[in-house]
Amino acid sequence: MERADPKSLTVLVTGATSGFGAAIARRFAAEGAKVIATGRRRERLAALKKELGARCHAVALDVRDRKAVEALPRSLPNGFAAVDVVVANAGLARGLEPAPQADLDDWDAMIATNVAGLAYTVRAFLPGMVERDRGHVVVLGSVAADFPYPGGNCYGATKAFALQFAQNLRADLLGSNVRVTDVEPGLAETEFSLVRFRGDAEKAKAPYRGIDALTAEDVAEAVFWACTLPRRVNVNRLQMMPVMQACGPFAFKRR
Ligand code: NDP
Ligand code: 8X3
Repeated sequence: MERADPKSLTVLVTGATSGFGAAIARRFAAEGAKVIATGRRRERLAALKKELGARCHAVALDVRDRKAVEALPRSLPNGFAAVDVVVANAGLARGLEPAPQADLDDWDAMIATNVAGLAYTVRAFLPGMVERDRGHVVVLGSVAADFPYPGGNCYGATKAFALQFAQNLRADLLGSNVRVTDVEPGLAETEFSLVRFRGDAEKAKAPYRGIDALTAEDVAEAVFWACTLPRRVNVNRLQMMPVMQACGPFAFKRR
Protein backbone atom coordinates (compact mmCIF):
# COMPACT_ATOMS: atom_id res chain seq x y z
CA MET A 1 0.00 0.00 0.00
CA GLU A 2 1.38 3.37 -1.05
CA ARG A 3 1.19 5.54 2.06
CA ALA A 4 1.67 9.32 2.17
CA ASP A 5 5.27 10.00 3.20
CA PRO A 6 5.22 11.77 6.60
CA LYS A 7 8.58 13.39 5.77
CA SER A 8 6.84 15.36 3.04
CA LEU A 9 4.25 16.80 5.42
CA THR A 10 3.97 20.13 7.22
CA VAL A 11 1.50 19.70 10.06
CA LEU A 12 -0.13 22.48 12.06
CA VAL A 13 -1.55 21.49 15.45
CA THR A 14 -3.64 23.76 17.67
CA GLY A 15 -3.53 22.99 21.37
CA ALA A 16 -0.09 21.39 21.16
CA THR A 17 0.85 22.35 24.72
CA SER A 18 -0.90 19.36 26.31
CA GLY A 19 -2.73 16.08 25.78
CA PHE A 20 -3.65 14.99 22.26
CA GLY A 21 -2.09 18.02 20.57
CA ALA A 22 1.33 17.50 22.15
CA ALA A 23 1.21 13.77 21.35
CA ILE A 24 0.16 14.45 17.74
CA ALA A 25 3.01 16.96 17.30
CA ARG A 26 5.50 14.41 18.69
CA ARG A 27 4.10 11.55 16.58
CA PHE A 28 4.47 13.44 13.29
CA ALA A 29 7.85 14.92 14.24
CA ALA A 30 9.17 11.46 15.10
CA GLU A 31 8.41 10.39 11.51
CA GLY A 32 10.20 13.38 10.02
CA ALA A 33 7.29 15.77 9.42
CA LYS A 34 7.63 19.49 10.00
CA VAL A 35 5.35 20.61 12.81
CA ILE A 36 3.84 23.99 13.64
CA ALA A 37 2.88 23.78 17.30
CA THR A 38 0.42 26.33 18.69
CA GLY A 39 -1.26 27.01 22.01
CA ARG A 40 -1.47 29.77 24.59
CA ARG A 41 1.12 28.58 27.13
CA ARG A 42 4.43 29.95 25.88
CA GLU A 43 6.69 28.07 28.28
CA ARG A 44 5.22 24.74 27.16
CA LEU A 45 5.62 25.72 23.51
CA ALA A 46 9.25 26.63 24.16
CA ALA A 47 9.85 23.24 25.82
CA LEU A 48 8.25 21.39 22.89
CA LYS A 49 10.26 23.40 20.38
CA LYS A 50 13.45 22.54 22.29
CA GLU A 51 12.49 18.86 22.33
CA LEU A 52 11.56 18.63 18.63
CA GLY A 53 14.31 20.92 17.29
CA ALA A 54 14.51 22.61 13.91
CA ARG A 55 11.59 20.64 12.47
CA CYS A 56 9.28 22.46 14.90
CA HIS A 57 8.02 26.02 14.63
CA ALA A 58 6.12 27.22 17.70
CA VAL A 59 3.56 30.02 17.70
CA ALA A 60 1.67 31.35 20.73
CA LEU A 61 -1.93 31.54 19.59
CA ASP A 62 -5.36 31.81 21.16
CA VAL A 63 -7.78 30.25 18.68
CA ARG A 64 -10.54 32.57 19.91
CA ASP A 65 -8.60 35.52 18.49
CA ARG A 66 -10.03 35.64 14.98
CA LYS A 67 -7.59 38.24 13.64
CA ALA A 68 -4.55 36.35 14.96
CA VAL A 69 -5.79 33.08 13.46
CA GLU A 70 -6.56 34.72 10.11
CA ALA A 71 -3.06 36.23 10.03
CA LEU A 72 -1.30 32.96 10.90
CA PRO A 73 -0.86 31.42 7.41
CA ARG A 74 0.87 34.56 6.05
CA SER A 75 3.11 34.84 9.12
CA LEU A 76 4.67 31.39 8.81
CA PRO A 77 8.38 31.28 7.91
CA ASN A 78 9.78 29.75 4.72
CA GLY A 79 9.74 26.00 4.95
CA PHE A 80 6.62 25.97 7.14
CA ALA A 81 4.26 28.01 4.96
CA ALA A 82 2.78 25.22 2.81
CA VAL A 83 0.67 23.51 5.45
CA ASP A 84 -0.54 20.03 4.43
CA VAL A 85 -2.31 18.92 7.60
CA VAL A 86 -4.30 21.13 9.97
CA VAL A 87 -5.24 19.45 13.23
CA ALA A 88 -7.92 21.64 14.84
CA ASN A 89 -7.54 20.13 18.28
CA ALA A 90 -7.61 23.07 20.72
CA GLY A 91 -10.68 22.75 22.88
CA LEU A 92 -12.11 22.29 26.31
CA ALA A 93 -15.02 21.24 28.45
CA ARG A 94 -16.02 23.47 31.34
CA GLY A 95 -18.34 22.22 34.05
CA LEU A 96 -20.62 19.19 34.31
CA GLU A 97 -23.70 20.82 35.78
CA PRO A 98 -27.15 20.06 34.38
CA ALA A 99 -28.18 22.72 31.86
CA PRO A 100 -30.51 24.67 34.19
CA GLN A 101 -27.63 25.22 36.62
CA ALA A 102 -24.82 25.61 34.10
CA ASP A 103 -22.68 28.74 34.13
CA LEU A 104 -23.19 30.71 30.91
CA ASP A 105 -19.55 31.82 31.06
CA ASP A 106 -18.61 28.15 30.72
CA TRP A 107 -20.88 27.81 27.72
CA ASP A 108 -19.40 30.97 26.18
CA ALA A 109 -15.87 29.60 26.66
CA MET A 110 -16.71 26.28 25.00
CA ILE A 111 -18.54 27.88 22.08
CA ALA A 112 -15.75 30.45 21.54
CA THR A 113 -13.03 27.79 21.55
CA ASN A 114 -14.58 24.57 20.24
CA VAL A 115 -16.88 26.14 17.66
CA ALA A 116 -15.61 29.61 16.64
CA GLY A 117 -11.90 28.85 17.23
CA LEU A 118 -12.14 25.61 15.29
CA ALA A 119 -13.92 27.32 12.39
CA TYR A 120 -11.36 30.19 12.29
CA THR A 121 -8.49 27.70 12.25
CA VAL A 122 -9.86 25.60 9.43
CA ARG A 123 -10.99 28.58 7.34
CA ALA A 124 -7.56 30.21 7.57
CA PHE A 125 -5.81 27.26 5.91
CA LEU A 126 -8.41 26.05 3.39
CA PRO A 127 -7.55 28.42 0.51
CA GLY A 128 -3.86 27.43 0.57
CA MET A 129 -4.64 23.73 0.67
CA VAL A 130 -7.16 24.01 -2.17
CA GLU A 131 -4.71 26.07 -4.25
CA ARG A 132 -2.00 23.44 -3.78
CA ASP A 133 -4.63 20.71 -4.29
CA ARG A 134 -3.20 18.89 -1.31
CA GLY A 135 -4.22 18.90 2.32
CA HIS A 136 -5.94 17.26 5.23
CA VAL A 137 -8.18 18.87 7.84
CA VAL A 138 -8.49 16.91 11.07
CA VAL A 139 -10.97 18.17 13.65
CA LEU A 140 -11.14 16.86 17.20
CA GLY A 141 -14.72 15.87 17.82
CA SER A 142 -15.83 13.49 20.54
CA VAL A 143 -18.15 10.62 21.29
CA ALA A 144 -20.05 13.35 23.17
CA ALA A 145 -21.30 14.48 19.74
CA ASP A 146 -23.15 11.18 19.30
CA PHE A 147 -24.03 10.06 22.79
CA PRO A 148 -25.64 12.55 25.18
CA TYR A 149 -24.79 12.26 28.88
CA PRO A 150 -25.94 14.21 31.93
CA GLY A 151 -23.99 17.46 32.13
CA GLY A 152 -22.64 17.09 28.60
CA ASN A 153 -25.10 19.69 27.29
CA CYS A 154 -23.14 22.49 25.61
CA TYR A 155 -19.89 20.52 25.34
CA GLY A 156 -21.59 17.71 23.40
CA ALA A 157 -23.24 20.29 21.16
CA THR A 158 -19.90 21.91 20.33
CA LYS A 159 -18.55 18.51 19.32
CA ALA A 160 -21.64 17.90 17.17
CA PHE A 161 -20.65 21.12 15.42
CA ALA A 162 -17.18 19.69 14.74
CA LEU A 163 -18.70 16.56 13.20
CA GLN A 164 -21.25 18.37 11.06
CA PHE A 165 -18.72 21.01 10.00
CA ALA A 166 -16.31 18.29 8.90
CA GLN A 167 -18.96 16.45 6.90
CA ASN A 168 -20.08 19.69 5.23
CA LEU A 169 -16.47 20.54 4.38
CA ARG A 170 -16.26 17.24 2.55
CA ALA A 171 -19.18 18.37 0.39
CA ASP A 172 -17.51 21.72 -0.42
CA LEU A 173 -14.09 20.19 -1.07
CA LEU A 174 -15.26 17.46 -3.42
CA GLY A 175 -13.18 17.75 -6.57
CA SER A 176 -10.07 18.81 -4.67
CA ASN A 177 -7.52 16.51 -3.06
CA VAL A 178 -8.15 17.98 0.38
CA ARG A 179 -9.24 15.39 2.94
CA VAL A 180 -11.34 15.94 6.05
CA THR A 181 -11.55 13.71 9.12
CA ASP A 182 -13.52 14.07 12.34
CA VAL A 183 -11.72 12.15 15.11
CA GLU A 184 -14.09 11.22 17.93
CA PRO A 185 -12.38 9.85 21.04
CA GLY A 186 -14.11 8.62 24.15
CA LEU A 187 -12.64 8.83 27.63
CA ALA A 188 -8.97 9.78 27.41
CA GLU A 189 -6.71 10.75 30.28
CA THR A 190 -5.15 14.15 29.62
CA GLU A 191 -5.53 17.54 31.32
CA PHE A 192 -9.08 17.63 29.93
CA SER A 193 -10.79 16.84 33.26
CA LEU A 194 -8.50 19.15 35.21
CA VAL A 195 -9.67 21.97 32.92
CA ARG A 196 -13.30 20.83 33.10
CA PHE A 197 -13.21 20.93 36.92
CA ARG A 198 -11.16 24.14 37.13
CA GLY A 199 -8.00 22.60 38.56
CA ASP A 200 -9.71 20.38 41.18
CA ALA A 201 -7.33 17.38 40.97
CA GLU A 202 -9.54 15.05 43.03
CA LYS A 203 -12.62 15.65 40.88
CA ALA A 204 -10.49 15.39 37.76
CA LYS A 205 -9.20 11.93 38.69
CA ALA A 206 -12.66 10.47 39.29
CA PRO A 207 -13.69 9.74 35.66
CA TYR A 208 -10.53 7.65 35.12
CA ARG A 209 -10.65 5.65 38.37
CA GLY A 210 -10.59 1.90 37.59
CA ILE A 211 -10.64 2.53 33.83
CA ASP A 212 -7.88 1.83 31.36
CA ALA A 213 -8.62 5.08 29.54
CA LEU A 214 -7.34 6.05 26.09
CA THR A 215 -3.99 7.82 26.16
CA ALA A 216 -3.00 10.88 24.17
CA GLU A 217 -0.62 8.59 22.25
CA ASP A 218 -3.52 6.31 21.25
CA VAL A 219 -5.32 9.27 19.71
CA ALA A 220 -2.13 10.56 18.06
CA GLU A 221 -1.63 7.13 16.48
CA ALA A 222 -5.14 7.24 15.01
CA VAL A 223 -4.61 10.74 13.61
CA PHE A 224 -1.24 9.74 12.15
CA TRP A 225 -2.79 6.66 10.55
CA ALA A 226 -5.61 8.62 8.92
CA CYS A 227 -3.18 11.25 7.60
CA THR A 228 -0.72 8.79 6.10
CA LEU A 229 -3.17 6.55 4.26
CA PRO A 230 -2.90 6.62 0.46
CA ARG A 231 -4.12 9.96 -0.87
CA ARG A 232 -7.19 8.35 -2.48
CA VAL A 233 -8.55 7.42 0.97
CA ASN A 234 -10.64 9.76 3.14
CA VAL A 235 -11.53 8.64 6.66
CA ASN A 236 -14.70 10.65 7.29
CA ARG A 237 -15.15 9.76 10.97
CA LEU A 238 -12.89 7.93 13.33
CA GLN A 239 -14.64 7.01 16.57
CA MET A 240 -12.63 5.31 19.31
CA MET A 241 -13.27 4.37 22.94
CA PRO A 242 -11.48 2.51 25.68
CA VAL A 243 -12.52 -1.14 25.69
CA MET A 244 -13.81 -0.43 29.19
CA GLN A 245 -16.29 2.19 27.86
CA ALA A 246 -19.52 1.53 25.96
CA CYS A 247 -22.76 3.34 25.22
CA GLY A 248 -25.32 3.12 27.97
CA PRO A 249 -28.97 2.14 27.70
CA PHE A 250 -31.76 4.67 27.15
CA ALA A 251 -32.71 6.46 30.35
CA PHE A 252 -36.25 6.36 31.76
CA LYS A 253 -37.81 8.31 34.58
CA ARG A 254 -40.66 6.02 35.65
CA ARG A 255 -43.73 7.39 37.39
P1 NDP B 1 -5.98 19.07 27.21
O1 NDP B 1 -6.64 19.98 28.19
O2 NDP B 1 -4.89 18.19 27.68
O3 NDP B 1 -5.44 19.93 25.98
C1 NDP B 1 -6.20 20.98 25.44
C2 NDP B 1 -5.32 21.83 24.54
O4 NDP B 1 -6.13 22.87 23.97
C3 NDP B 1 -4.20 22.51 25.30
O5 NDP B 1 -3.02 22.41 24.55
C4 NDP B 1 -4.65 23.96 25.39
O6 NDP B 1 -3.51 24.81 25.32
C5 NDP B 1 -5.47 24.09 24.11
N1 NDP B 1 -6.41 25.20 24.18
C6 NDP B 1 -7.49 25.35 24.97
N2 NDP B 1 -8.07 26.55 24.76
C7 NDP B 1 -7.34 27.17 23.80
C8 NDP B 1 -7.42 28.42 23.14
N3 NDP B 1 -8.38 29.31 23.43
N4 NDP B 1 -6.50 28.73 22.20
C9 NDP B 1 -5.53 27.85 21.89
N5 NDP B 1 -5.38 26.65 22.48
C10 NDP B 1 -6.29 26.32 23.42
O7 NDP B 1 -7.16 18.21 26.57
P2 NDP B 1 -7.18 17.07 25.44
O8 NDP B 1 -5.85 16.90 24.83
O9 NDP B 1 -7.86 15.90 26.02
O10 NDP B 1 -8.20 17.72 24.42
C11 NDP B 1 -7.88 18.04 23.07
C12 NDP B 1 -9.15 18.05 22.26
O11 NDP B 1 -9.73 16.75 22.28
C13 NDP B 1 -10.23 18.98 22.78
O12 NDP B 1 -10.88 19.58 21.68
C14 NDP B 1 -11.18 18.06 23.53
O13 NDP B 1 -12.49 18.57 23.58
C15 NDP B 1 -11.09 16.83 22.69
N6 NDP B 1 -11.45 15.56 23.32
C16 NDP B 1 -10.92 15.17 24.51
C17 NDP B 1 -11.26 13.95 25.07
C18 NDP B 1 -10.75 13.48 26.38
O14 NDP B 1 -11.40 12.61 27.02
N7 NDP B 1 -9.61 13.94 26.85
C19 NDP B 1 -12.15 13.02 24.35
C20 NDP B 1 -12.67 13.54 23.12
C21 NDP B 1 -12.30 14.74 22.62
P3 NDP B 1 -3.30 26.18 26.11
O15 NDP B 1 -4.04 26.08 27.40
O16 NDP B 1 -1.81 26.28 26.26
O17 NDP B 1 -3.84 27.22 25.18
C1 8X3 C 1 -14.47 14.09 25.97
C2 8X3 C 1 -15.11 12.77 26.28
O1 8X3 C 1 -17.03 11.69 27.48
O2 8X3 C 1 -15.72 13.32 28.73
O3 8X3 C 1 -14.91 14.57 24.76
O4 8X3 C 1 -17.25 14.05 27.01
S1 8X3 C 1 -16.34 12.98 27.41
